This record gives sequence, C-alpha cells and structure tokens, in this order.
Amino acid sequence: MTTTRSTPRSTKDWQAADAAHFLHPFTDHQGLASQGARIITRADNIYLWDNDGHKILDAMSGLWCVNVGYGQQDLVDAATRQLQTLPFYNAFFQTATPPAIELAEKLAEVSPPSFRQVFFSGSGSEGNDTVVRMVRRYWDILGQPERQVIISRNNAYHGSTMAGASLGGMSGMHAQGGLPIPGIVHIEQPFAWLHGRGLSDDEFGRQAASWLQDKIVEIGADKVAAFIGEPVQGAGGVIVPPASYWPEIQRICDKHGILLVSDEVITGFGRTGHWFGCETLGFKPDLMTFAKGVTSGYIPLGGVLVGDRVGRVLVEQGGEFAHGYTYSGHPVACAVGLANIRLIQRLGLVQHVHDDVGPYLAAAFEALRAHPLVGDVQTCGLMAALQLVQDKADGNAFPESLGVGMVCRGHCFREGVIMRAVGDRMIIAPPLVITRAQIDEMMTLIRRCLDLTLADAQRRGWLR
Ligand code: PXG
Repeated sequence: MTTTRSTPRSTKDWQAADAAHFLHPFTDHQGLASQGARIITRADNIYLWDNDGHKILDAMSGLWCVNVGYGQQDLVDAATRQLQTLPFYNAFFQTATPPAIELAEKLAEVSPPSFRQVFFSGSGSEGNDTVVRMVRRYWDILGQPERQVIISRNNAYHGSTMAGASLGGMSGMHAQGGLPIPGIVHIEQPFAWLHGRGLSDDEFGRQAASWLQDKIVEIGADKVAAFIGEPVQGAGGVIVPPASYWPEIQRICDKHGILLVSDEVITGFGRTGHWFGCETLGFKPDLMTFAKGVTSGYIPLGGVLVGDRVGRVLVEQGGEFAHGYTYSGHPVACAVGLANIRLIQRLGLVQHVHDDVGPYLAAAFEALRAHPLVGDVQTCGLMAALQLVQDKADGNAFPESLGVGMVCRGHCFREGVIMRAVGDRMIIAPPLVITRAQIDEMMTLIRRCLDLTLADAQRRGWLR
C-alpha cells in the first residue's frame, strides 16, 4: 500500500470531531461513532486516499457521480475563473448569467432531439420535486387538473426530499415521516431474479410492464399524470430490466396519454454507453431528471430536461410557473457542468464506455458467474451487479439476517476497493475514464473479496 501524509490531524482526532458534530446521511450515528468514519483526504483518477495513506480503488465513482474521474484540471479552472468573475447571481428577475445559458445550450445539444430546454436545481432530489410540480402544472394548464397521480416503482430511488422520497419506493424511507405524500403510487419493479423465475427475459419484461397497465386501469387513466422510472435502477441494486420492458412501458404511456419521466440522475452523461440511459434502453421520455454526472460531482447541480411536449405548453400557455430555487442556474456550478460535458466530449468517454470498457466489464462480470457465491450477474455500460446466493443450484438467497452483503463489503473496504452492498447484491459504477488494465486490477480485488467472503461463509456453516 502507498503511504502519504496529507494532514497533521490524526485519524482518531478527525473521527472524534466527526462523531461529535457531523450528522451523516443515511447513517446510524451510534454505530458509526463506535467504529469511526473512514476519513478520505484526497483523490486522483479512479483512486482515493484515506487519512492514513491507504490507496483505494473507487469502483463507485464517489456516489455514482465522478464520471470524468478525480483531478481534472479543466473543471478546477472553470470553477476558479467563474468564482473570480461572478460567483453568484440569480435567474429569477429577468436576469441570466452566461454559464447557465451556455450549459442549457450544451445540454440541449447532447440530449435526444426533442429536448431543447432545461430547469436547473441544486440536486437530483430537487430535480424530482420539480418534476412533480411540472407535470401537475402541465395538466392544470391543459384543463385536466384531476390528472394528479404519479406512478413509480417499488425499490426505486428518486431522492430524499418529501417528493423525492415519496416517488422512491424504499419502504424504510416511507416508514419515517408518513410518506408517500398523496398522489404517488407504486408498482412492482422489473427485477427478473426476484420476480421473474421461470419466465424468459422477453416474457418477464412484458409482464412487468403490464403491471403499469393494470395500475392505470385501477386508478383511471384520466387521473394519472405521469410514470417515472430510472432506466436502470441504481441505488436499488443495479437492476437492469429486460429489453422488452421500456418499449412496452412507452407504448402503455402513449396509449393513455400519460407523461413518461426518465430519472437519469445516475444513468445520464455516458454511464450506460449513450448520453442518457433512455437511449440505451430504447424509450423516448417527455422529461429527464439529471444531477451527479452533469458536473461529475465536482459541485452540486441538478435539474430537469424538458421535452417539446411539456416545454411548449409551459412556455406558450402557462404564464408564470411559480417554482424555483436560489441556486437554479448557479453560475459556478453551471461553468463546471459546461467544462465537464466538454471534457466528456473531448475524451470521447461515451464512445469509450459503449465500444470499449463497457463490453470489457460485461465480459469480466460474466466470468464471475462461475464463482460459488455468484447466482446472477447484470451489467449495463459501466454499472454492474453480482447477486450473492447461498445455493447456486437453486439460486436461493442467504437469509437476510446473515448480512452476507455487508460481510463482503467489509472485505472490500479492507482490501482497498469501494463496492456498494444492496442486501446481498454487490454493485459497482466506476468512473468512465477507467481503462481495461484498471478493470483487470479492480476484478482481481473483487475476486479476492468474493473468495474471502466464501471462506467466511464456509467457516460459519452458511452454505448449503
Ligand atoms: N434520482 C436517482 C436515480 C438517484 O440515484 C437521486 C435522484 C437524488 O439525487 P440527490 O442529488 O438529491 O442525492 C439519486 C441519488 C446509494 C445512493 O446509496 C444513491 C443516491 C444518493 C445517495 C445514495 O446508492 N442517488
């Protein structure tokens, strides 16, 4: 392991101050305080270093966001220049700043043809709050205010604000705070390993889409405003739907005139091998939420890309849309976003994922199917998942109480690779700049962690 000294403050000291003052997101604070947070101090390319100098391969791109990798000087320069010139001005009262205009123009260039306009927010959650307000406003303007209901899916993740968490299908989040808010309902997710046993991929994709049709009939199409989904569910465990799913969802939405919203917060900006996940999965949404990869996470920024169907109504018939954030179109964030997209273009990263490292990662993950713990594998571009199973022959899961995914994640931590555990599904989404040689290096680490987890499971008698 490489060792570097980056700060005079000891890790124990950082951890004590952290435990005393910093309430972390999605964290059991007593649990964290008892073990101490890992203090990350610097990063370069696809690697992080902690306060003790340990080098870690970041196979999660920060939190699905550092698409161009760490240490890109272009983004630093863009932020510095903008901070010096104009660190902030708002876009509320008939004003605009050049970076916000230029980024809006650039987003229209890289999006599918019907997307010409953008509404900026500070995060993905705020982007999805904007979606809720925008689709309801759209139907209001068209004289159909009773179209209020938004249909989403179990195990979806759409953020953590009241609307974001309501759109999301995480039962643990709904249980805290009386969610979902009214007018948001959920159908089952297109997770073949869990819900599609005995069906072909094609059949299961159609069946999972038919649950949308059933829900629309149950509610009444004249009450449904929109359907929202992540092209590939990210936080839910990198769940890649069958190829038949999204085209069928599109057909059902079109049939009932329902707006289709693609949450591209994770799948946008090259992650799946196209600029947006809907292009990879084969559908044409009316709205797209984005965040994360738009700035490669260097600075917070999100928003909603607005297609012509909604854009025309809002602009030509809507008057004032009473919605916005202080940081809608923040000039520094937009300058970084613009530099980031230009860099993705200059480095050819979307093509790199599509033609080179995407297929290479898929082959490497396919080869893991032979491992005794691996019951299923799914990949899409630079997103990938491994399902850990107790019994390879029948594909049965481990009892949840054993926490096998967390055991594996613990090994990843110690071995120097960041992988997420969603239950017993181990997932990755590395920076798009990753090379084949780095994928080999990552796979060596992942195999080692699987072997260590297998040894634990054998020792504890967890295998059948
Ligand atoms: N939509 C999707 C699809 C997301 O993945 C959000 C919206 C919300 O974005 P903000 O910027 O408000 O966080 C997300 C965020 C995880 C994890 O554990 C994933 C996210 C956030 C935090 C943790 O995988 N995705």
